[in-house]
Amino acid sequence: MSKYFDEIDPVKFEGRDSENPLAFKYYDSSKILMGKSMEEHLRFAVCYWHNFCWDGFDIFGSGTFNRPWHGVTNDQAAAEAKLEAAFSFFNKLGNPYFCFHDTDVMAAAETPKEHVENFAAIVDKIEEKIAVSKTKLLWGTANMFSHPRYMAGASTNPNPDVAAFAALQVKHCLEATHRLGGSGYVLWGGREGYDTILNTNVAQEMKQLGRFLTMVVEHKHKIGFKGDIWVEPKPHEPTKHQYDRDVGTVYGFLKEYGLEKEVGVNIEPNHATMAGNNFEHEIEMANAFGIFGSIDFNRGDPQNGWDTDQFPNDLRETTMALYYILKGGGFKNGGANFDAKVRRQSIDAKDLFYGHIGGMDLLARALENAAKMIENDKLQEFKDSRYKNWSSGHGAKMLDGKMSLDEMAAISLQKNNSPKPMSGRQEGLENIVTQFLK
Ligand code: XLS
Ligand code: NI
Ligand code: NI
Repeated sequence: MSKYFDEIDPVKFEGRDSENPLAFKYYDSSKILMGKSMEEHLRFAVCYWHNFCWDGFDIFGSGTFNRPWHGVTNDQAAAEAKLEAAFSFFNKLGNPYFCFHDTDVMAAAETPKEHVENFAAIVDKIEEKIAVSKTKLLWGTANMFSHPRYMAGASTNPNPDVAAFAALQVKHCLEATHRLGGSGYVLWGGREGYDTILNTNVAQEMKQLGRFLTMVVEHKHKIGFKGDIWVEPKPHEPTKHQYDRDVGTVYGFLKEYGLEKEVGVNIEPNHATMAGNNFEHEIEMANAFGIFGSIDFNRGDPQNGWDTDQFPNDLRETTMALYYILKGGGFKNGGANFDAKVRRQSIDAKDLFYGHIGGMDLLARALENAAKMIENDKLQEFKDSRYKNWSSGHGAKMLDGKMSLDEMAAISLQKNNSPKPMSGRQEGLENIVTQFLK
């Protein structure tokens, strides 16, 4: 028995007619689809920061949650209480994974030495918890954006001593992730950007960021970590501009530093929409570049311009996301982490469960829809027929680099007619999607 979440029973699958708000209606973890269980497909993770660290404060008001595990000061005892609460929650929800920032789990630290000691002290405890729990680590990350030392960036800071502190955090967090059996390591560069170009040497900062990321990859190989490294794109917030603004930008950056085979992306829907992209665009770009890694599932609010980090609830969007994820081969080391938080007025412990149950059910339902779409893949059929002429003749030759501009131009002259337009069939394709939403 733990002192946290005792009033909640373990969450069970009861089927879509269940009226129990604390049961799964769609997420049946052992149900097999396309040769894998739902649990293996979706690889659900609960994040530490929104659920067990945040106390409900916003920029206009203080915390509303009064979590029983929050101590007055963030010392080792408080870190252990938080760990207890987190694993009690995981044991009730049955999520196979969790994710954390170093500073989420540890006692507060000011100096480099304190950081190393306090982090090591809690990593020992996390290891003990993981050993006796179903829930394992999906990925770890270092928080290099909250402390004032990082106000002008971590690796992109004008002061290399700040980059050195960042190196210390990443080194220890990557090593802990490795030791705890995590399958990924995330870098979200929250302050790796600028508030104004007036004080920023953009070329210099991007070079610092590129070299830092290369050092992280070198260290991964040095310690023998077999998991993946993922960069998490976001266009802005808290900075005016974040260098890793979207998947396409990250890919260009990785190419510049020769890291495109070493580093992938952790995509977040709310970040995608802030960048003016939609969620499925980001997934398909990552698939196209071969850098798809993991997802921080959430949703934004179309009327708000910021990262509201709400639990996802749009079946159409999520079905298409799962469709493109499955088409890309599904999650390997990555998974479905909920980078989502309950609203500030949702102050009860069970609200944390409602958020996750809703998100897990939505993804399970979307997975079933997506698997059915793939079984009878009308969308793929249409795409294949639309591009079929590129697999033979001058189309294929051009793609193989066997045609010059002169030769392609000559083919056009030979044909002596303007190519006939064909329907893009958008409405028909949209209707197919609607039909699959169950
Ligand atoms: C912030 C990011 C952050 C990362 C991890 O917007 O989503 O939470 O996922 O540092
Ligand atoms: Ni995120
Ligand atoms: Ni975010």
